[in-house]
Amino acid sequence: MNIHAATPARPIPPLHASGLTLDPSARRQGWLRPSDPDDAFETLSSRFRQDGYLYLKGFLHRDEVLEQRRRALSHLDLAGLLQPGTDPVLGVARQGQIDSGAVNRRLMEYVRSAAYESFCMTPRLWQFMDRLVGGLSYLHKRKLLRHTLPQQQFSTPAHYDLVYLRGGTDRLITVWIPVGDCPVEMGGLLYLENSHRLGVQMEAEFAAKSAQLSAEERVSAYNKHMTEGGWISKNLPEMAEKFDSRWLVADYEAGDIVLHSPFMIHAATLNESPDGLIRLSTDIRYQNVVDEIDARWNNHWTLDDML
Ligand SMILES: O=C(O)CCC(=O)C(=O)O
Repeated sequence: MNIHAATPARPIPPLHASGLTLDPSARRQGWLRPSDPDDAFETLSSRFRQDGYLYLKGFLHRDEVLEQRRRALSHLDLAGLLQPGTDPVLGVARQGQIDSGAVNRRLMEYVRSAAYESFCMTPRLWQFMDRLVGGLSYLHKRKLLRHTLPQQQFSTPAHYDLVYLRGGTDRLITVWIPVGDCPVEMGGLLYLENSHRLGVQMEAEFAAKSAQLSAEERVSAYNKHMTEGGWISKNLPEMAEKFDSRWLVADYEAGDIVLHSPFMIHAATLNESPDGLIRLSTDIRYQNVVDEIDARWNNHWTLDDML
């Protein structure tokens, strides 16, 4: 794979999150560095440790990812998610009112399906994770599948994952998988460059402040020292400025995956698909089975599980 050809030549389009426009200057925005999954494992693992993320182009079979998109969206469409008469694999959102309660009930069914579970445990993925965690890898049962509608006004604010997973090891690896093509306009994940070092510092500060809290409160993302939702901030332009960093984005394609450290700060932007397409993605977490597992993640995801 010619990985240099995988870095888009086009300018990054205007991006929006929480009512704000991201600073388009090259000092504050850039493309994620793509990696070739066929590169030597040592090169990939050292890049992951160094950058806090690893963006693997074409890691999964495109056809299998698109098949997963078709299955998942067809199931959600039992509750009327899609524009009637369109091919489910496209993911054209229904124009007009969508019954989000009914769609979410279908979503909670789908994340329990063998079709989805086996996708998250694609052999190439768990075998790669075994090598990266240095032993037998364990996939957390709580796995999130997100369908972001083009008309939706909420996008994931800036955070690092350990905030929600403090009850076990910090030797975690998140895998974010776009289930379908996700050009930057569709609001895929973006990373604050080099922020995994910042996340380590922030977590040490939170731990020091929380030392007097009960064990249950200490691991909570919602304890009194955290902001609402456990987010670091909803103001993405201000964060890039404050930490003198850049938000790194990508034109994700079906088959790509990104791995990130539990300390790496990331967020999403609004889905501004000009074609009204749904951004479907899953985020799942692996660790070494010998490390402590956060028991709160031992159940399937439910929308009110407060994690
Ligand atoms: O997909 C999103 O909007 C957020 C995903 C996320 O925060 C993660 O993968 O850790």
